[in-house]
Amino acid sequence: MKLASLLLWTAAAVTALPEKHEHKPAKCTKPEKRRSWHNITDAERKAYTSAARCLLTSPQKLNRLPGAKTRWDELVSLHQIHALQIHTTGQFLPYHRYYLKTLEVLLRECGFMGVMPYWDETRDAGNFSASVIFDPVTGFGSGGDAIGGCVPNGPFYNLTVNIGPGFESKPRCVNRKITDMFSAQTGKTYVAAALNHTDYAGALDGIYSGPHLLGHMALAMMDGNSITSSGDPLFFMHHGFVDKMWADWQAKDRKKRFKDISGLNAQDPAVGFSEFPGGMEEESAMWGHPSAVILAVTPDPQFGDNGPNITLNHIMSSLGIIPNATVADVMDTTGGYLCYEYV
Ligand SMILES: [Cu+2]
Repeated sequence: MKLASLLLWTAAAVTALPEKHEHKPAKCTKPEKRRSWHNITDAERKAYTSAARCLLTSPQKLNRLPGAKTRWDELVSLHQIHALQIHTTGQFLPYHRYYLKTLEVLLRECGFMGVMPYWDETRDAGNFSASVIFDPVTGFGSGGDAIGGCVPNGPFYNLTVNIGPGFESKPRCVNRKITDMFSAQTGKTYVAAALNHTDYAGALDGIYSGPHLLGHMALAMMDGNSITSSGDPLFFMHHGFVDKMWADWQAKDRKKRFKDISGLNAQDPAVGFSEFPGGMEEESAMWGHPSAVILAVTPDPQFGDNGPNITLNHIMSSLGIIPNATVADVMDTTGGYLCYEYV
């Protein structure tokens, strides 16, 4: 790195975020096994949802994230603040991997000792509503009966999320609406098609526009709101599935794909979210604009990159929930910073 760019990088690091990026030389010799919700015991299921419930009912800690009242709100706020940097951009897969890590650390605060589960949606494709994951006693509870319809039972019944919709901060119930027809496209043939690419750009689009998007449409979590759908704890089961797709794709050519990253580090104003017509300005009709207080804590999307394209040096922030990490840190789920694999 040239001295000038090093100085620039340092200046950006100091002004954008006080916390430094820490390099952890840890080695991953025994990766944790992330298993599908189908394959864990009822006790393991309850330990997970109880810890998530605990976060939804614990007070916020950072006094920094706009609108956050609970610890869970802080996690949702992170997604809200980063929304226009981490969807329809190259950051999508690494940031959501780091976001899952952030949740894992928060769950530990609430006493969760287990391994993070995920949802192998291929097993329920086309018939989400019958999945064991919606069990009111051992799972996440059922779907509501309309968009915005509160979950009628389960561990998240009668709980409030204060971040969203869009860039607002209004108290709402945990809600989702299941549509089986959309869920068909999380099936094996669709996953295989999404991963049938040799470069990151292709796989990224295949995953994002394919099973990722259709899964979101099938679940319509938090009114199906793209900015704050992580208010429903189920979001992270879906995104574990998304993360697994990326990990499976990477495993097919580890040498090359652990280094393959590309795309923008913030949305192209002319495109916005690729799944909606019009650019960012038209789409803001759906969720408003980030407020001044949100903008004041929003990291520079070029943090570590020194340009509009994402690089392995890109620095991802959770605004102080966990230390920053680079994209390079999260490329390999068994690389040391992370230490897990999907089974
Ligand atoms: Cu997201």
